[in-house]
Amino acid sequence: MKSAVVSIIGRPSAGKSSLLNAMCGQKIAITSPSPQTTRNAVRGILTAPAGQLLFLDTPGYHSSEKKFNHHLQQIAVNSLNDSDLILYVADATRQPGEEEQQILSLLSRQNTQIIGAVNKCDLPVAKPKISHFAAAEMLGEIPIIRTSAATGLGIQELIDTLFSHAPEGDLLYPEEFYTDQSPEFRAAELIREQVINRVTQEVPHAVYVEIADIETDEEKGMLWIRAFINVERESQKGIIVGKQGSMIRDVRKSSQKELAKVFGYSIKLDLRVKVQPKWRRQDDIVNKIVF
Ligand SMILES: Nc1nc2c(ncn2[C@@H]2O[C@H](COP(=O)(O)OP(=O)(O)OP(=O)(O)O)[C@@H](O)[C@H]2O)c(=O)[nH]1
Ligand SMILES: [Mg+2]
Repeated sequence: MKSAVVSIIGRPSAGKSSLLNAMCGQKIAITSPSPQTTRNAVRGILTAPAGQLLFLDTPGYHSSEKKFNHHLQQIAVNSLNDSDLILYVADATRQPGEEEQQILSLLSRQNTQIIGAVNKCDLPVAKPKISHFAAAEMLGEIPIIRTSAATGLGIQELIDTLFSHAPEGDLLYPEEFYTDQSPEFRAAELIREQVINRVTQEVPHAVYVEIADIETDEEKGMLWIRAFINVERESQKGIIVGKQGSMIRDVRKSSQKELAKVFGYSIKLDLRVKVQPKWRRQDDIVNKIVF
């Protein structure tokens, strides 16, 4: 029986969370086109006949002077210390550049076995050879799999490769577990996903979701959730509320659908948008949501 903790590392938007979901066959981490969607070391568990892989999805590795970004970067770096294997994800549709070099340089200093995934190979603009070359130059001969989280290309091969490098060990979690996120965290993430996939530029980064209440009514098979969508400015609140409340209505409806899929209850969601000026500079808030 094999068992390994696998850190997933790569640039923002490389498709780390999408790959995690594809490998586990479950929606574990939220995804969006805007960078820095993931803000925590989200755990996903894959149990197969070969054993168990415990994935740590991490925030996209991105250097910045901003304290909030530094916090996110630290989560990615810290996860490396806890892992038996590193899954390095490169985006085949982007030129490697400075940011990629920083990640490769960080990885080249690790003693842990690295497996590479060159992702988004379904797209016609993908240039996987360039990503292979950049990785091989810095990391030497590591296994590199061409993948697409969108079509499933290479996913099984990636799983098999990870298992083949995993150490022998017992299951870390019961086999029916596929994540260890708290219901509050999951609910907040699913709502945040619905918001950030409807807004652009600075707005996705300014959003955090707070769950005020979750209550189940077993008799009716209902789950009541009261949540706040926090933003930094009045103008952002206006965007999320939308014309005559049209966007927030959409967010509420689609969140209810997604929450119902995950929790298996009918959902009654009460959503409010709130302004929390400069929350990304407030340690108490940041420490609560980034961990
Ligand atoms: N066409 C295509 N799109 C992909 C693939 N993988 C991810 N995407 C898209 O790329 C975007 C970013 O994906 P995420 O999985 O959120 O990326 P991430 O690396 O987790 O990003 P951060 O959490 O922000 O670091 C989303 O819009 C995904 O739908 C892929 O293999 N093919
Ligand atoms: Mg992510």
